[in-house]
Amino acid sequence: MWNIPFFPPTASKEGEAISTLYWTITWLAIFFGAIVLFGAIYLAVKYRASNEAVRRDDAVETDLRLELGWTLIPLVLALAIFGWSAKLYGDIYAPREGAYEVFVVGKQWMWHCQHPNGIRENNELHLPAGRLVKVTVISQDVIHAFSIPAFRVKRDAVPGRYNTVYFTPTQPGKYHLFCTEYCGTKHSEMIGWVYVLPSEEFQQWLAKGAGGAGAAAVGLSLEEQGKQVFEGVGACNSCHMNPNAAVKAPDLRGLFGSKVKLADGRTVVADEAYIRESILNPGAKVVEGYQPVMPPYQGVLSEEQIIQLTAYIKSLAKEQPAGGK
Ligand code: HEC
Ligand SMILES: [Cu+2]
Repeated sequence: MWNIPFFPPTASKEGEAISTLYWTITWLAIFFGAIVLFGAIYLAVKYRASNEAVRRDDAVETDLRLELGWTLIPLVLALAIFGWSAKLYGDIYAPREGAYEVFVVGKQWMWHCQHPNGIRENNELHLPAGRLVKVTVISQDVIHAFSIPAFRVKRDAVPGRYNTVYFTPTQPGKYHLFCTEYCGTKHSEMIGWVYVLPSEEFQQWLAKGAGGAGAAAVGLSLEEQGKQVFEGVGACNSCHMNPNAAVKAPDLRGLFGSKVKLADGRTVVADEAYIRESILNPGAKVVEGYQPVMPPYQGVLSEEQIIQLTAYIKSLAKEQPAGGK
């Protein structure tokens, strides 16, 4: 019976820090809870009705030291815990450079994961040990929540919005991946596995492509898949970067990360969210000097295809637009 997993394993650097904070708060609560509990029991026994206690009439009514003590000590402790938690929160949610990037799409009722080199996995996610990982998560339908208890990370998968979370797996092994937001009938079946591999094994896995049952080898990297969508189902190249196009459309080279002037006078930075919106709902932000003739791709392209297209447009960032935009 002692096999009951009261506490998940701790398998990430950030998770270890969070566990330390968790146990500190728990022990503080136990310590102060014990003072109150045993203090109450002691006093209840000491001043019970049948006991001829001495100082019942001239009881102490106020003591400045005591009051300052029980005000200032909890204040300092609470502020320290706040500062500590805020630091750990930042470690997980604030952007950091140099991370291995994966894209996760939640949909009823599975997790779909995409690696930069094009490998796709369903309800399985392979990650390298000892390397910072950035997960970008979005939902294709309702709100889900991407949760790996062993890493102490959780992030909502919201339709129409990219959310990110950062962590560094430390222990190779197999860990649960849960959906922790009730998302319909088979919510409880929306379970996957995270496999953390030692760095070298992970490189081999990446090179081989498949391995687990849920993985699919495609042979094309994410940006190459994006190029396929661009020229295939999306037919984006019938307007963009096409000298013979009937429609004047912006050159997408050099776009990602740049500042875009809009027809309504605003200026926005071309990030993932902007690219996504420009594809699904081009009317929302029309580029200055262009007609709003791009068709909306809402309902036409899947979230995976948008991620592939974005990777492709990102890869064009280093290139020069032909003859200015
Ligand atoms: C019918 C022609 C046409 C097609 C097809 C088309 N676009 Fe566009 N696109 C435009 C025009 C015109 C604009 C500029 C006006 C605007 O912002 O809506 C634009 C704007 C954009 C922008 C914003 C560019 C910037 O400089 O800020 C992106 C990104 C984009 N398109 C991507 C795509 C992708 C990806 C596809 C294929 C899935 C696609 N477009 C298909 C005509 C088209
Ligand atoms: Cu879900």
